[in-house]
Amino acid sequence: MSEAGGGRGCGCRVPQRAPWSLVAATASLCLVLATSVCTARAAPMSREEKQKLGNQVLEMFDHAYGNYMEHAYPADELMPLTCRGRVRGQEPSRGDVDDALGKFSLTLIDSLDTLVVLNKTKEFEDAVRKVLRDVNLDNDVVVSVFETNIRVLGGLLGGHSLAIMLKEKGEYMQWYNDELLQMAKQLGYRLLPAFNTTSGLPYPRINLKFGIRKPEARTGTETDTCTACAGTLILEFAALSRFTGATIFEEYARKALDFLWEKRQRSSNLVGVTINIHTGDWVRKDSGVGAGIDSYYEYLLKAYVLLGDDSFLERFNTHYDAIMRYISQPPLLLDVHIHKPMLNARTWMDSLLAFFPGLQVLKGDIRPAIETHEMLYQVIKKHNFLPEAFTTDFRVHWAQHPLRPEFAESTYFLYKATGDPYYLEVGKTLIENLNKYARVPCGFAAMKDVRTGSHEDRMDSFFLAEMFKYLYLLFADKEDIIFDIEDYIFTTEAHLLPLWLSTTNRSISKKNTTSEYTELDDSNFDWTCPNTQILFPNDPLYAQSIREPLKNVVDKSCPRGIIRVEESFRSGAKPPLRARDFMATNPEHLEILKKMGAASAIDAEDGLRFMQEMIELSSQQQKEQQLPPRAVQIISHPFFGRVVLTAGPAQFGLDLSKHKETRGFVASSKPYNGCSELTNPEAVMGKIALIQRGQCMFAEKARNIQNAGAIGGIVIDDNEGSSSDTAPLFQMAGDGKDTDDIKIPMLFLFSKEGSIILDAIREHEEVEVLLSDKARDRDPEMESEDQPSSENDSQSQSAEQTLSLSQTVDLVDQETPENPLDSHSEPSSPADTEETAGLAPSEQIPSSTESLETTSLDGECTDLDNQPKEQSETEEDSNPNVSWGKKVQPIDSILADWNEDIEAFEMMEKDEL
Ligand code: DMJ
Repeated sequence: MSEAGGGRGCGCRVPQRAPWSLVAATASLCLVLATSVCTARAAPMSREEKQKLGNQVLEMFDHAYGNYMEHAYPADELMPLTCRGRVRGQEPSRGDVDDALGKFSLTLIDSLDTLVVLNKTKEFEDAVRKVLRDVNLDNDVVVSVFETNIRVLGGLLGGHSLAIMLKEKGEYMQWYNDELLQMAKQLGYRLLPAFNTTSGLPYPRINLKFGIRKPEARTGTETDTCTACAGTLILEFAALSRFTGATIFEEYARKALDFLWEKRQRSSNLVGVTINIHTGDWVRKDSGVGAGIDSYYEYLLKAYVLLGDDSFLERFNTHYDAIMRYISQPPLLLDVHIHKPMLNARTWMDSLLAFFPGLQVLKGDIRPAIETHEMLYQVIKKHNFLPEAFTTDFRVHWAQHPLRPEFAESTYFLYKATGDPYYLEVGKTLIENLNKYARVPCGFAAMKDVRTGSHEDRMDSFFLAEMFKYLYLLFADKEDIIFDIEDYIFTTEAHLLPLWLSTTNRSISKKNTTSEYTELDDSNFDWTCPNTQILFPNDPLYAQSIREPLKNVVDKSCPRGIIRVEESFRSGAKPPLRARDFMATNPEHLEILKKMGAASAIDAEDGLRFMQEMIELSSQQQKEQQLPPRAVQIISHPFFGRVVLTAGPAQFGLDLSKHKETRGFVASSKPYNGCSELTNPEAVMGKIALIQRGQCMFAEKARNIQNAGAIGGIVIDDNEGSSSDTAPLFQMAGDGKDTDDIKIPMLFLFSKEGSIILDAIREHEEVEVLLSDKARDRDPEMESEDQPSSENDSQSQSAEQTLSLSQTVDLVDQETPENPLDSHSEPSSPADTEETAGLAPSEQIPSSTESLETTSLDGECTDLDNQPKEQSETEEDSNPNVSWGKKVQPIDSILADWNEDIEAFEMMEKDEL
């Protein structure tokens, strides 16, 4: 494969009727050539340094995988804070995100081919035996078809692909007889009932045991699915068909893709985020390249690479053209409306779109890939991780980060395409941040809030399937991998499928669904891979010169509206009125408002934009009323600052914002509820007192522990099993009286987080914590005592496993706020409790994922819209006394007036379909 590529040069225009093998190899050819061309040009990272980083990745993988196998297996996932397995039904429900868990040892299956890539062949052999021995698919559990396909079916097929490769090499897996493939086939048949719709689009969920329709199935009433959910099947399903000869899988996946293509919005060539699986109507008509759509595009291009079918490339290129025309607003990628693609649908971006630069590399469009990647890297440099969502002016929109691999994926592909050692440095930063902020004694924990550095008891399987694969490959030379990675294509979950599948069992008729394509302008098909020979040798600083202007894009950013700047100036006309500038007392503004929707089409368009902005602004402002959570960081042995718990602030006592902190050992107060004078003042004197929630006001507890000499207090929820993973945080209210007498800081922990401290006391007696607004860097001295010094040193890690916190969590199947990227659902409202009752909504804080960034933007702002520079939000955000009412009120009343128009607008959109 590589040789063939080397002979052709990287013009790489794929002939419309190219021999399939050439077509299938295209992507890897491009990457191979790009690498060989570029290595000579830039000062490379030394081989030793690369090996060191590669070894670090191996050690990190051992830490994650070893802890999963030791403490969680056969459960689906590891809970790295409480050091146990996540078993569905035994933990509070997290909503849609739990639909990935099918009681099929998800993390083990998702890790299979990573083991081979990381040269852990022996462990791979063991892992395959365990899968075959232990995994049962006949489970009465409702799972996501999409997640099961990409993680489990993909994991089994990736495992099979590498098992047969190893067997052929003659050393390992000699006993293997396609057992993983048989399991994959069984799973494939279990998923097929989901496709029993007239459209051919699959139901989003299926019961592994009972399918869709049986009453026991508890599914089959859904009407909508996301575009990515229906459009991310072809690689796994086609591979299953071609490996087994059972054509039905590929046929079903193709049918779903054909249907989506038919339903694209014909004038914009974009697709919406969710679609009705029965009628094919778009349910959500916003369109981007991130959550809900992402891998649909990825699979069109990769289906072409794997299957050699021109129609997939033609579809991809048609969509890509639309994406670059409307969604790409360099360096941003912003969602737009499919019917009005010049109208932005959001003022924020989600982290899933970080895969897109990698896809652009595969497509061959390097410049925008470099730009977007650099923009994302600047956001990461500010927050250590990519928050789940961030605004166009790079503030945090959703503060979670579940250790997603997309940015590492794009970094890997950009390095392969450019050979620029800059991307190795980027990878090094990712490794450092993971070790510094996400590593806990029992694995790696997702970030609950990138601003506070607090953790979530969650380590998703994709972290092992993807993150370690891409990071390892980034630093690996050819000889570090025991097979030729160029012979495989990566699925969206980074599972490896061999390119030779394109010539095997090709019996599925290629229905010509593309007759109309002949009419398409195919000028954008002329180049399909990076021609690095042209790009780089003449100008070795090419990639750098693209990145350079973006270096300060985050720090120097100004708040921006959702209207494109160039639009405002398109006819030299006065820029339209923007929601953020609207003042109800300004007669000129009122006049403009009246005109909107009345006279000309342009006015009407401005009116619609204005409404959009009002809605965005209103929800933005609601968020701005919310205080960010605080952090309780356990700093004594064996935690050394590695476990950070999400805590709710209080409206009284020492304000921990603005980098104030209180450090001390913890002690339980007596009485534990802290509702009367303490009987153990000597125990809490000079310490941080632990108090149970309930029976009196928070302020009363604070006064009692303060009188006993405590330097701070942590109130622990009395509702057993409650957790910030599943319940929205709130801030502790005062008691309606003057609380200025309370000087000590007070924080609130839900029961699960509180138990982590209580269990630590039971095990280690002396437990020291830091109360702050943001986790502090771990103590490097202690860190080095506790960290393994060399690669593969998982032995010394076992010393870390002192965090065996076998707490009991009640099986509360409560409704929970979900990650909007996982579920597209709206966050739920804060919990109402006796001590928070009576608070205005603005006085309660929501879950950390909802609250808004408070740090100021450094540097000078250049206001592109010639608007006066907006006041920094820092002071207002961190000052609970600031009244937001003045800002919100006019918008709310305006919104009410515009309600009818919004409905009319929606009707109009529907009619256009
Ligand atoms: C992975 O499971 C896959 O990459 C999927 O396509 C979307 N993203 C998650 C990880 O973030």
